[in-house]
Amino acid sequence: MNFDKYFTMSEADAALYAKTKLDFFGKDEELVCKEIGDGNLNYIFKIDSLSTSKSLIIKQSGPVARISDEFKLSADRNRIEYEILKYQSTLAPGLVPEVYSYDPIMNCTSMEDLSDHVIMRTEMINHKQFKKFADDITTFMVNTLLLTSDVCMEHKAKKELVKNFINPELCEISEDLVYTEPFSDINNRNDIFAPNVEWVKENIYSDEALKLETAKLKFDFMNNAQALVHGDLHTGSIFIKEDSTKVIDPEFAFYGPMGYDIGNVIANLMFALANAQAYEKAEQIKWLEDTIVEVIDLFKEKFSKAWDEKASEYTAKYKGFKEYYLDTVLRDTAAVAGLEGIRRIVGIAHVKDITSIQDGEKRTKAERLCMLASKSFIMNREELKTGKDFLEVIKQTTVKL
Ligand code: SR1
Ligand code: MG
Repeated sequence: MNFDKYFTMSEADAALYAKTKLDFFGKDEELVCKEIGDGNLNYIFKIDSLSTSKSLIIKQSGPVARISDEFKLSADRNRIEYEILKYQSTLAPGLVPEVYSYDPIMNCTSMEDLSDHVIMRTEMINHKQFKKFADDITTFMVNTLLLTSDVCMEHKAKKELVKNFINPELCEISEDLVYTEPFSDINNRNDIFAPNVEWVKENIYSDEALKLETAKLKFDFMNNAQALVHGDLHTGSIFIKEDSTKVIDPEFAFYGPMGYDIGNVIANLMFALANAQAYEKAEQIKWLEDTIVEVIDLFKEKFSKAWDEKASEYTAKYKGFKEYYLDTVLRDTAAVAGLEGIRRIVGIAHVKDITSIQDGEKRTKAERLCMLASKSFIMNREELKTGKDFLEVIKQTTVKL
């Protein structure tokens, strides 16, 4: 087997691939391989040497999504992921995994094994707290977003990146699953928890004012090539441990609105908060509330400082422009927090923070909290300027339920 023609690998194939195609393990080392992926799209092989402590990850893209073969996907997403991880490691050192190789025939990437970290969503469900998270994720977002925008980049170089990271098929997934289907079930594949089916019809599908806003936001997503966004920055795309945060899985990356990433982080903290409320975990609730406030406020602070130090565009230095620009980023953040907050409840791709709530009534309530707060994020997006403003949306919705 030469791996000179694409096929989807088994565990044994991936071990052989690691041994024969990668310059990582010794030729005589005995390897074990386990497929550990639980995401919606790809296959993740963890390969361990039995004789040394060396290990690595091979991520292979298949021709269709794991979650459903309705999604036929270009394997180019693997190149995008490899190239952006390399690039992000220069912008935000230490905050992404190291990538070792990319193979355009087998459509796979090999990278650092982060098994000493845990997926953040899992830890949120276990009600664990991470003191460094807000600091790390805001550094990651400011560095990868502001520094790839026209504020800081030479404009022709930025346009080269726009070209290189054009990602039509994965963008189409987000256009459909985030911006369209949660509000109009046109593909008849929304999956709603039974006690909320009627509620969603009345409060989401029938809300014409909300739907109008989602159309405006969809066009912004498709047309605002503002920064090189991660494109799927939920807590399942973050590996974490006490002293380290690593952002993984940037295969949805493209040039889009900065708020797409920040809003995803906020919505996924809201899901964790809804879970902590359902299980009445007071300490966890407090930490998540503080973290939502901190993510917004630290982002603003670091963004403003980085702008002063690194803005190269002449007109960006005009008085008042930075404040205007940051306001638009916060507006987009609120909108996306709302879109993500609804689509993970109503759409096809759910989050375990909510689906793992065992008590049916509590889950129903948690879902309504997320959907109502999300509506408010979308409809009142122009007014939300501080971390406290964002948290208040959730708190006030909680009180009303
Ligand atoms: C068909 S993919 C469904 C979802 O999984 C990914 O993680 C993205 O969030 C996408 O929307
Ligand atoms: Mg993913």
